[in-house]
Amino acid sequence: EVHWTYEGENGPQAWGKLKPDFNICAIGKRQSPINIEEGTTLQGPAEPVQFNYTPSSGTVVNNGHTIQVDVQGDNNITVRGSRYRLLQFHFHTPSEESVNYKRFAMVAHLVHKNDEGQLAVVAVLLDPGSAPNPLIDKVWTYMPLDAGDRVRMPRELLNMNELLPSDQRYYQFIGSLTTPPCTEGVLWMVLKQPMAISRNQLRLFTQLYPMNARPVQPLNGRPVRDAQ
Ligand code: BO1
Ligand code: ZN
Repeated sequence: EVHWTYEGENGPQAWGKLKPDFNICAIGKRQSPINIEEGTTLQGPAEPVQFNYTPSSGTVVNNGHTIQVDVQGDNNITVRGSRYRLLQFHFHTPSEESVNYKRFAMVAHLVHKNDEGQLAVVAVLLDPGSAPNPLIDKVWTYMPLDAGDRVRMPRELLNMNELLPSDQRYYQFIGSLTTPPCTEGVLWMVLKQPMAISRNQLRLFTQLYPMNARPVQPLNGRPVRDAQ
């Protein structure tokens, strides 16, 4: 079986040819990630996201592409009149989405799904400084070092609010999964305010995954909304 990667012959340029199911990676017109240019965004109307996150348990998975946490418990967001439940979150280094062509050191993608099966991903940009993030500390404690391994977190240690910045203004656009099969129609929300992580937290991840970001994709005329 062929396996997609971030570098080499099965890297992003080849994804669309690895399997018929991955064709959209090559021919899709609404692919992610994108660069967000601050001067060119659509202003308003306000479309606030309401976060309803409660302490939960989770399973930390090393899936060979990233560290992912499958979340148990009731965590949901409401946006555009629809409720989406949090299924999992995971990380990329450097950040896949860029703002004015600047990539951040890391990003967390919080993946939600509504009853119609549509996905909404909230991206939280992560910036290394001196202060560790408490949620990432708990996740890294249980991080499996070998691809394919998973570790169940004891108790309800996950408080997703610890990953959210106080300023919840964001950029909104329609895009895709950033990994094969690159399925389109994903509602993307990129929070503008980055969260701090420590340099050590960043290093613990990059030791496993030094580069797991897809290059930015053409906008093809898609509007990016400054969603307040
Ligand atoms: S990402 O946030 O664009 N990097 C991304 C990439 C792949 C997935 C999700 C987000 N994969 C999807 C699977 C679905 C699954 C969903 C939630 O993740 O294709 O089958 O339901 O785990
Ligand atoms: Zn992702």
